[in-house]
Amino acid sequence: MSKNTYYITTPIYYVNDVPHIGNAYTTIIADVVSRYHKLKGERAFLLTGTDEHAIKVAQAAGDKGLPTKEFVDGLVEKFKQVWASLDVQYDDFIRTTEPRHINVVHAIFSRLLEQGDIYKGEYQGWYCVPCETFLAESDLVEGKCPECGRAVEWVQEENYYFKLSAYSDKLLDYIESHPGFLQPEFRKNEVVSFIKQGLRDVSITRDNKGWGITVPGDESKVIYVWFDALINYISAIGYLSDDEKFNSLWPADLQLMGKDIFVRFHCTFWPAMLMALGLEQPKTLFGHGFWTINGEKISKSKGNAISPAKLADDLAAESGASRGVCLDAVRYFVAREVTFGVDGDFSIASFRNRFNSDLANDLGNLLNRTLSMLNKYFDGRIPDPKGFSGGLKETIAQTAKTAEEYCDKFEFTRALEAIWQMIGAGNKFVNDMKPWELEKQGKTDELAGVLYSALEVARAAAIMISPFMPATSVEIARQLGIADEFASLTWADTIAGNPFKPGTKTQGPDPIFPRLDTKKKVEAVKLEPKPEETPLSEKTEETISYDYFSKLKIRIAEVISAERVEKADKLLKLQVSLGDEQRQIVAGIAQYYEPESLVGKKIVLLANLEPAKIRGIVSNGMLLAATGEDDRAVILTPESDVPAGSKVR
Ligand code: ME8
Repeated sequence: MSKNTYYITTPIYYVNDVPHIGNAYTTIIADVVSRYHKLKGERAFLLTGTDEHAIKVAQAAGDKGLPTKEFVDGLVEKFKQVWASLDVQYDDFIRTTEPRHINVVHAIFSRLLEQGDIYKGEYQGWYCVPCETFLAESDLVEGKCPECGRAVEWVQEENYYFKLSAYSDKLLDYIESHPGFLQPEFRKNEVVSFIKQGLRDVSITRDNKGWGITVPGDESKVIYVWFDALINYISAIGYLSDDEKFNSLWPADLQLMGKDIFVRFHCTFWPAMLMALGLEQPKTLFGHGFWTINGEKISKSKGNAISPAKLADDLAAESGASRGVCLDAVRYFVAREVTFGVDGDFSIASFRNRFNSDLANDLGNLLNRTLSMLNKYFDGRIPDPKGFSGGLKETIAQTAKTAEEYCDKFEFTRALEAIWQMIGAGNKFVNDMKPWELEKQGKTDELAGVLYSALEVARAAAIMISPFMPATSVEIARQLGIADEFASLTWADTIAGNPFKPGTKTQGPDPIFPRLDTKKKVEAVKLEPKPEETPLSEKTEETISYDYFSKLKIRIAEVISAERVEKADKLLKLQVSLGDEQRQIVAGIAQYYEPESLVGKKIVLLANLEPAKIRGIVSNGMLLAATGEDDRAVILTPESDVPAGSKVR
């Protein structure tokens, strides 16, 4: 099989602590790119993972008094939870402690040793543990690491070396003849001057202190963490084990990382390793900028390492918006606020301003006002359109084109700007056309055209923002009455003819972005609890406040009907009654319950979970079940009969 899938990677993060907004940034953008390609109808594959063999990881475990493997296992779960809570849809998660990775590292080491790219020598020099970098005397700045400014340690070991110096010219030639290879352009220039200063061979082993991948045939040594880590990008996708998969994905289309690990590791060492292996280079290596928090460097010791999930939780508690929407606000902010590539500052004040201005005032307002007028004048049903008016069709088509061009160039800020200009045009059109006057004048056809056109802008916006704000776009689609078809819409559908079927019943409006009180004094930064406050040894579960709990609407529901979901052997589709309201939910219990046996049963439902689409079917709430033996789901029922709709507290 030949390459047929857009392949995106994030760095694999060190598991010496929980992820912060910086790690989240790279991962969110990678997720945006992956979703964007899927939205265009392409295959995409997003790889992330964890880098576990660093010395600093072993040290962090030691500080907590835990065996390193136990320590990393705990943190990996944290990473996965954070990515799930940020709605990151990765396709694979590689851990460098997995055999599938270790086997490939061993094979590559042996091959490069055999072909002479690796040789044995004596290392004498400096090592920076926080950066996991070997440094020469001439690299140091005032005796400290040039990258992080921290103290370095002297190392004198018999080591294996990778012949990086042999690749200087080849690297320079490749970079010069492949313009899009290293981005952004100004960082490419840094790489070129780094290489031109002369490349030294790199030591790629350390003495074995009990943590790391051992050198094949030499147990006294472990492989240097960067040599090990970079290989994840190919070990995860079947290099040397699954040719078909590997060939369908490699070369990677986009490898994302921060500027800290761009020049030396990803643009020099990694391409040289690929050259030594005779593999193609990735199409693009992109080194983005660094975030500061309210002007300060993100640092765990300063305690300003914002947790994006916590930011979203706080926003949800304050605004009453759903958690998914608040999370989308974080995703939107990081993609919109700073040009991708350069440094930026995460100021809570700007975040709140954007929430109010871009989300509540622009996007929210367009949806709310058009849906309210539709309720008032057309009973909430999409009228028979008499065509678009106000040039909005052209605006939508032009925006789809422009935003696509920007996304393809990784210019997400500009793509979002273009989409917001379209939203602005929709709002302006409504202001100018004054539908309420058209109604008074009895100009029903014109009124229908105006509302129809404005709603089309909202619909196009929902599609275009879906890679950036997945939960919000699903909620907009629900209110527009197109929830069922939304998952199958593609980027091209933003410019297709009249997609609303006249008569479509819209919902709401249910304001998605309640405005924040700008006069409220905001705490400088909501902090991620300091590491010492969350001892991993106890594997504490996060607690929630009563206030938070009281936001959960848990209700007794009665099952009215149940059926299997076609081609999904785990899923049942249930219609349930909450007394005054009927809901459809999808539950993964088909292996354990016959649909008929559930009819008439009272179940426990988390009723205010935001609607989700499962296999194309909208699920409006979640059935609660206990995990029984062998992981089987055991549904909860009230101990004695209570009416459908009863509160559970
Ligand atoms: O370097 N702003 O892992 P790491 C933006 N394990 N992005 C930031 C950031 C900030 N302030 N801080 C961190 C490693 N990042 C190696 C990678 S890959 C084969 C091995 C992001 O946990 C950014 O992507 O130190 C940066 O490159 C990465 O986190 C560093 O993560």
